[in-house]
Amino acid sequence: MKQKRIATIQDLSCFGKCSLTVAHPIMSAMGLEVCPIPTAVLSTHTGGFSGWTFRDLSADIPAIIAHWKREGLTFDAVSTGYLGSVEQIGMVSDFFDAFPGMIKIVDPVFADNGKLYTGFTPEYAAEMTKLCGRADITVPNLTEASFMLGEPYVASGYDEDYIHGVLRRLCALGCRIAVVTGVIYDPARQGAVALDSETGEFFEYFNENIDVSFHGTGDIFTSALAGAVTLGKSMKDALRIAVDYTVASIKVTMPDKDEHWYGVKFETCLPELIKSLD
Ligand code: PXL
Repeated sequence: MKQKRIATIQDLSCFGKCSLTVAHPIMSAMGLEVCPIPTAVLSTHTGGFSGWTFRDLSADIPAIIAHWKREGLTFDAVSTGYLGSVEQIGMVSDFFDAFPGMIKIVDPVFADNGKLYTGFTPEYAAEMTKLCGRADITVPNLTEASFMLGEPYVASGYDEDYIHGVLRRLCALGCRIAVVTGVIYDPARQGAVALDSETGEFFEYFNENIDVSFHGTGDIFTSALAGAVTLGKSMKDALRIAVDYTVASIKVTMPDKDEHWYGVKFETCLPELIKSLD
């Protein structure tokens, strides 16, 4: 069978297990040919370290796109994550125009726990919302969804009607499928809920709620989801594969969570992820 090829556009944080250092190995393990466009090189991610280096690679992105076009490359899908600037959001949009027909998966990656990440502005959130409107699948957490919709952030105590409404309003921004992560109806369970606006069908999948917050787990979820969708899995199966893999990676990290505060040991769970694709 022809191997599926996915481009992934996000930063390379050299230490800390997020963005490209999780997306590339996860999607490779799933059998995909992964073509990264690093948007910046940082010595570490920005969640909990101080004094990190940041080398902006914006100038290379249009040149990479132009070269790939000249080579006649094609992609089955593209997934995007943390981007450094409003300018880079425009470059991703240019990438979408340059390679029509790919499945476009956009994880907005600009906020969590009710707050914008360090260095992000409401202007960035507004531009990212437009990019999500161009996606086939967008994967915000509830904080990002609230910024995207201009609605107050509801941290807990919501019900299924509320989440379904959020998903309908996210799809109204233009994407075909919206997935919200970190949904908790029952304190014992956490998972993801999706709406396919073309069929009107809702999907949900829950696993154990482990009451801890690790950096990079959103990137792990989106990488597994993007890999599964690119392989042709249904949204129902993709949610299960991505939630179970994220939970397994968190669980295996719990015994030494103090030493591993910067990210989860997703590598040790890759065999389980591969098995879950059968
Ligand atoms: O996990 C998202 C992410 C990716 N890349 C960098 C980050 C973050 C979140 O803070 O700092 C550099």
